[in-house]
Amino acid sequence: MKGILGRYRNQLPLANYDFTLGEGDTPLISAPALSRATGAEIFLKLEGCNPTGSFKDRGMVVAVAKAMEEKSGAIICASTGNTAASAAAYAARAGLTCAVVIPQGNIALGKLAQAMIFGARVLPIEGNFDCALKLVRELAEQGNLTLVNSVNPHRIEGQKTAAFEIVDELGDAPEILALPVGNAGNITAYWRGFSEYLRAGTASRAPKMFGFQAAGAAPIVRGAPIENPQTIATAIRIGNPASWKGALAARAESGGLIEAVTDDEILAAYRLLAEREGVFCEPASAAGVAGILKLARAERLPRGARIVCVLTGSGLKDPETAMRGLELPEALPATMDAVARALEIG
Ligand code: AN7
Repeated sequence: MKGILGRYRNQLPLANYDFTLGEGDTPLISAPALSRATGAEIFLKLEGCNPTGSFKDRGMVVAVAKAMEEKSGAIICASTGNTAASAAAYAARAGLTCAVVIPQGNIALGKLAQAMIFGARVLPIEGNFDCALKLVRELAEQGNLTLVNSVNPHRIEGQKTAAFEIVDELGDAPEILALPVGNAGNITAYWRGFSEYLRAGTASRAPKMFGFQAAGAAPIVRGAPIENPQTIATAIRIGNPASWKGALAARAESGGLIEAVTDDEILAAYRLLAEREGVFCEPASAAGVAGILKLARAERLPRGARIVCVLTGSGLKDPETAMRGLELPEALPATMDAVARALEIG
């Protein structure tokens, strides 16, 4: 296991390729229940299997390796949670100081626990992600701080390796790639990866990029920033994406689309993935699947199309949302009888 730096060294501009927490090489699995429900051939890319439980690790390993090369004193980011968790882990590994600025009260518990246990300076602010990003961008211009949000070009370089893996595994690009869109770094990165493989002749085609935003946080769909974005999918609660232009280019050049899905549609897809596919992702990650289900219902999906849905983060990040609406029964006496009766056996 060499990590993405070792595996894709020809496509990544670095001096040292030994730095890794074991990111990348994530499973691509078939999704039989979803394929039946949509009439398409659906695969799931399980990015929750990365070391800190999200796709952010692919970009962070490159950004932090570069920060070390450049003798940076510290790294800083704004985050809805996963970037913070990833930055904190790679900084710990590298022996760098890490500061993360987060929107108070809108971070899933698991992500907060990660950032804190890895020893980052965690600074909640009375403002949303967009405020936090503006703040850290200004701070990074002043001090000897490396900004590791996806406005750092090394983040996008690392994240494009997920597209390489999909083509390497399927033998060619799928017809459609579906994924959630928040700050829009990931859709930009996937499009770069697929485009590079097409140009190199490694793939014979590039997929249509299908991005999905939460309806209450859908600035790209609306065509204007959103002052006060709202969604249960806190990872993509973003009103003014930094890589807006990258998302528009990915959509236009691939002949794709960027649309909105409601919180109810996101939660329905989140539960379907768990109950029917045995895959537990975080709510934001289900937005891509929610979008594909919606397009299938509207008969806007080509029949039999090969589609990869990117599940960007692990469900364990956000146990509170998972437990919402679920009820754990009262404890029973520790007897066969009581348990059998509760299960209505015999
Ligand atoms: C699980 O951690 O922006 O469109 O600060 O955590 O590349 O932003 C997270 C974003 C999708 C959206 N799925 O990706 C952050 C942050 C999950 C995420 C996205 C995020 P981008």
